[in-house]
Amino acid sequence: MSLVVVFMPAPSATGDTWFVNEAATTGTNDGTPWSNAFQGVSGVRNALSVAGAGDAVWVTHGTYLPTDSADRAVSLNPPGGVGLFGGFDGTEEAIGERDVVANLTLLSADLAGDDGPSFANREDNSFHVLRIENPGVQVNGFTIRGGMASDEPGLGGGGGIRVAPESDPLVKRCRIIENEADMGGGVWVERGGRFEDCEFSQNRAISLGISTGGGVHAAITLVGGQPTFTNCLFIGNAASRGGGIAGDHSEYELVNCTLVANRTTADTIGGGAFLEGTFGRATISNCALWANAGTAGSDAETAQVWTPSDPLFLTLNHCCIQSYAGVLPAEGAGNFATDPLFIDEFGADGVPGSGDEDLRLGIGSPLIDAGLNAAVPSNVTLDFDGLPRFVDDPATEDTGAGDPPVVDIGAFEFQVDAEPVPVPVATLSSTVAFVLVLLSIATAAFHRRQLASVSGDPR
Ligand SMILES: [Ca+2]
Ligand SMILES: [Ca+2]
Ligand SMILES: [Ca+2]
Ligand SMILES: [Ca+2]
Repeated sequence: MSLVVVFMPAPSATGDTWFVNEAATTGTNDGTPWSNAFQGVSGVRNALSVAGAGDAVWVTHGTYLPTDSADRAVSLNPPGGVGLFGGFDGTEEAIGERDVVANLTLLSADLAGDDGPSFANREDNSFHVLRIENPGVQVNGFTIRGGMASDEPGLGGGGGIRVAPESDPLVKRCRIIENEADMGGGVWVERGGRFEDCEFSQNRAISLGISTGGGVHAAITLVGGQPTFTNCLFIGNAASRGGGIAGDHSEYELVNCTLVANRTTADTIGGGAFLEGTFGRATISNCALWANAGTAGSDAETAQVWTPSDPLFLTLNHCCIQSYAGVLPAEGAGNFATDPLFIDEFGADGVPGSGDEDLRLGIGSPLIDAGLNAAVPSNVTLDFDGLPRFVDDPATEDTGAGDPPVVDIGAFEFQVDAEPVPVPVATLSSTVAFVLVLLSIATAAFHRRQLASVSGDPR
C-alpha cells in the first residue's frame, strides 16, 4: 500500500499550540497541554482570546459557539497569523495524526440550540459564525453551520464566513453548510482568499429579489485580489441569482470544482456560477457544472454558468457543462457536455447536498484525464479526498492537456488503484496478514477513506 504523506509546517516554528476539548471536565481549562484544554462550547472562543500570531489552536470533535450570550452580532474572529485546526480526538501529538472525517468539529451559529430542518428557528442565530478580518488566518478541518445574516441590520453578507478585504485567509477542508444571508449564504469574500478542499452545500441567499451567491458571493473588488477555489464542492445551494457562486464587480477563480444541483429562485440563468458587473472576471478551469437550474428547472448551458455579453469577462477551460453548446460569451477551450457519470449525484434521499451524495467519478466518466494540467496551482498535489491529484487511467484516452498523468475534471481524481492489491500472506506476520486480508475484502470506497485516514490527513 502506498501512502500519501505530506507534512504541514506549523504556522511558525516558535508558535504555541493551544488545545480545545469540548468534552473535557477536568484540568485547569487554560489551554495547554491537552489535559488542561479549554472546555465546553466556549472553548474555541477562549483559545482565540489568548492565541497570537504564529500560534495554532487544535480543537477536538464537538460543537462550539461564538458566544455564551444570545448576542447575534458576536462572531469567532481569529487574531492575525493564527491557525485554527479541527478534527482532533484529544490525544494527538502531531497534526498529521488527526482525522477530520471521523472527528466532526462544528462551529455553530445555533446559540439557543433549537435549529430545525429547512432553516427553522434561525432568527436567534449568530449573524456570522466566523468573521475573518485579520491577515494570515488559517481555518482547517471544521463544519461551519447555521449562520443567519439575512436579518442583520443593513445588508447581511456571509452567514457562514464573512471575509474582510486584505485578510487573504486559507480556508481548507471545511464544510460550510446550511447558512443564510442576503448575499453569500455560505461565504462573503472581498478580494483575496484561498479555499481548498471545501464543501459548500445547502446554503442560501434568497431574502431579496437580487440576493446573489447561495454558496459564495464574491463582493465588489474593483481592483486587486481575487478569491480562488480549488478542489471544492458546491452542492444544493440556492440564491435569487447565482445559486452556487456569484461575482459582483469582482474576480474569482474556480479550479477543479464540482458544482451540482445549485439553483436560482428569481432567474432562469446562473444556477451554478454567475458573474456580473463592469469589473467582473471569472476563470473556471477543470470544473464540472451539472444539474444546476434556473427558475424554470432549466438545465440549459446558461443555467449552469452565466455572464453578460462581453467575452473578455469569462474564461472556461476544460469544463464539463451540462447542455454546453458554446453560446456563452467565453474564451477558452476543451469544454464539453457529456454526462459526467458521477457515482451518485443526489444520494439515496434524492436531495442534493444532504451529505449522502458521491460525486466521485464512475468508471468510464468523460471527466477522467480530461483536465488542463497547467490550470492546477503548483501547491496542489492532492484531490478533495487527500489522494493524488494527478493519476493516469490507462483505460481512458487522455483528452485533457499536459504531460501525463493528466488531471481529471472536478474535485475528485479517479484512483485507478483504489482496490487494494492482494499481498502474499506467507511473507507476512499473522497480525499484518490478517489486517491485509481485511483490507483486501474492503470496498473501494471504504479503502479510499482508510487511505486518507491512515495517511493522517495531514493536509
Ligand atoms: Ca436557532
Ligand atoms: Ca442527498
Ligand atoms: Ca487523471
Ligand atoms: Ca489515460
